[in-house]
Amino acid sequence: MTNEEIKKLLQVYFIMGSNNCKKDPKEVLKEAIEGGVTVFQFREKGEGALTGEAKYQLAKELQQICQQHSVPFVVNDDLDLAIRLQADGVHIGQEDEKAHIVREKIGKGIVGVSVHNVQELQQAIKDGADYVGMGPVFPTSTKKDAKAVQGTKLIEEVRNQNIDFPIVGIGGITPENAKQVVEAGADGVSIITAISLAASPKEKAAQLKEAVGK
Ligand code: 3NM
Repeated sequence: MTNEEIKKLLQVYFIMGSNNCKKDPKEVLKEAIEGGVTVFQFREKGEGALTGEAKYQLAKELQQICQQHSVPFVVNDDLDLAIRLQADGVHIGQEDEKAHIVREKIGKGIVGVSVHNVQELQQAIKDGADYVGMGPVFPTSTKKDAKAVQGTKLIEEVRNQNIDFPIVGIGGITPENAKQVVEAGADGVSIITAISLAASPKEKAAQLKEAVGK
């Protein structure tokens, strides 16, 4: 995919696992897609997360929902699961499998990497990543081991250096603050709880789409 195609996909990037939901994750995902999410990441991590066959089954069901709506399905961290499902992509952190190995194993699929400084960004680009996630932009309690909140500083720094690479902001993003992230130079926003715990995931996703305004 080209940078421009990836940037379009990143607009409203919904991430979720079963422990991020109070209702059936399948319903949450369906509603979020109705509201306009542009890509979905299955992130089954943390307290109470499913493992083994149960994790696989949920991933498969969520992938089918994505396929029915032509929304790309990305797997967080678990390369074996991504390969087994023939997922559209894999997202990794700095502590996970190296990006160039993921790239080799999944071929043309989308590879995303979480980065926290310009050096990690440059490495991700070199390793063949398609986009990077930068965060936490705002305070979040969803990721227990998240780094210090950095606002939009790093996103601005990268754009000031004229690095034209697809960037998505993450951490504490809501319809109220999403515009700030895009104005700083991000191509889109990644969101977990603002959508997964919303009374209406559809409405929240639509508000985020509107706020991103692309
Ligand atoms: N990664 P919410 S912050 C998964 O900073 C994740 O890299 C982060 O959840 C990072 O939208 C985060 O509920 C959690 O704040 C985002």
